[in-house]
Amino acid sequence: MTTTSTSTPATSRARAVPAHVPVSDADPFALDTLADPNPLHEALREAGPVVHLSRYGVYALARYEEVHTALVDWQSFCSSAGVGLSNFRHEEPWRPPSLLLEADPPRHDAPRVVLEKVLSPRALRRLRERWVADAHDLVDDLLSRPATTRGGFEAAREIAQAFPLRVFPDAVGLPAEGRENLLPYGDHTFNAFGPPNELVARGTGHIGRTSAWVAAQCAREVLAPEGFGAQIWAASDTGDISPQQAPLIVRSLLTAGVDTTVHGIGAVLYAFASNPEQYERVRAEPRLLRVAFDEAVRWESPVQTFFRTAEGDVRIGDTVVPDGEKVLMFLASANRDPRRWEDPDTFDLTRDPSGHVGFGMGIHQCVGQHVARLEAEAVMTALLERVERIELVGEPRRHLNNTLRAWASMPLRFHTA
Ligand code: OVM
Repeated sequence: MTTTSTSTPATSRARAVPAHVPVSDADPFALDTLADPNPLHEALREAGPVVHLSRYGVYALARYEEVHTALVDWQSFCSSAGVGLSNFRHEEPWRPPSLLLEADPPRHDAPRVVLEKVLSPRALRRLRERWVADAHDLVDDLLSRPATTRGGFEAAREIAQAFPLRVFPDAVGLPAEGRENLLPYGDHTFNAFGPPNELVARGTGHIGRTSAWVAAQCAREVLAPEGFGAQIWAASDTGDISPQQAPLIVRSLLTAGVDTTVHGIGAVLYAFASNPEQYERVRAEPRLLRVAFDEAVRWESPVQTFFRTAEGDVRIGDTVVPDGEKVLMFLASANRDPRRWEDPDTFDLTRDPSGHVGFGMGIHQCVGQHVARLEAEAVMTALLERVERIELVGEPRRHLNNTLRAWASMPLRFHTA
């Protein structure tokens, strides 16, 4: 990366960048950077509170304070022009915008209130027992295979993917057929927040098919009674939302609720596999389990970045970001900013990770976070009971995505208690 203190108008929609703003020609979406993003994050944090990324003609925030401030200030950093690189003021979105993620108040609020209620800790209580039993089943099943305790098994697939796919589609009320479309659809959607690089190109073969399947699952008659989907539709009977809004809100659940939890569970598995003393600690003190998932989300940041768009000329410190400019927020970098966190690169269950921005912050903060926590807690509860030690038996391999930090392969061996 090169940073200079002079601005160069090397942007696609060239506009003067304030002279004192450091400029970087680094590409956060280059494959080698996605494979190992933390060095770039550090360089951007050190370059200044606001940096201009000349390749994409966007501003970037990589420090905790600025990221946090921008996330909370939804009036100045709007979402309705898209939270990816593409600017809906100038470009047609690739799919109808999300009523939650890609909306600002007041349009954002009714969908948000409905989904908040459907996914509230109180509403999820009825699922806990079943999900813990399902996690025990899955772990027992794994442990009954010799490979799990002797050779090694593919934890990215057999746990991180398998568990959410076992419980979440049922909780939504999806039919059994076609569920294999969920991960590819989500993966492409998260890629599409970035530039049209080869990761996005890889999705073009399936996205017509997978997004048509997802759209079809949002219809009322497809969704099982009592699931999250049916509960969203029920809110259209009381007038809290319109019948036109309901399917798009179900779509949000299906888009945002699968890959994210898969990679969140992958993060906590990797955290324990690579920090065995932390696993020992949580085994000795199971109440630490509650903090383990959030610390893993801070440490790995399954959702690495989101964009906002400046609504009016927006001041950040002594920089004015001009109206309509895209601002890339590095959630992952904020979550490892040494200005905010002591020993930020360490996965440490004795710290208080609250305040991390891995779920975002403010009015758009992850509405599904209680679902994600419940899934992760169910998995960890089952593991703690039967697994004494988690051993990494091979080099794990990243799954690259323009937005997500993920594992393609994580070979583990479980040592039973
Ligand atoms: C949505 C959506 C899609 C992807 C991510 C997300 C992290 C939301 O369609 O609402 O939130």
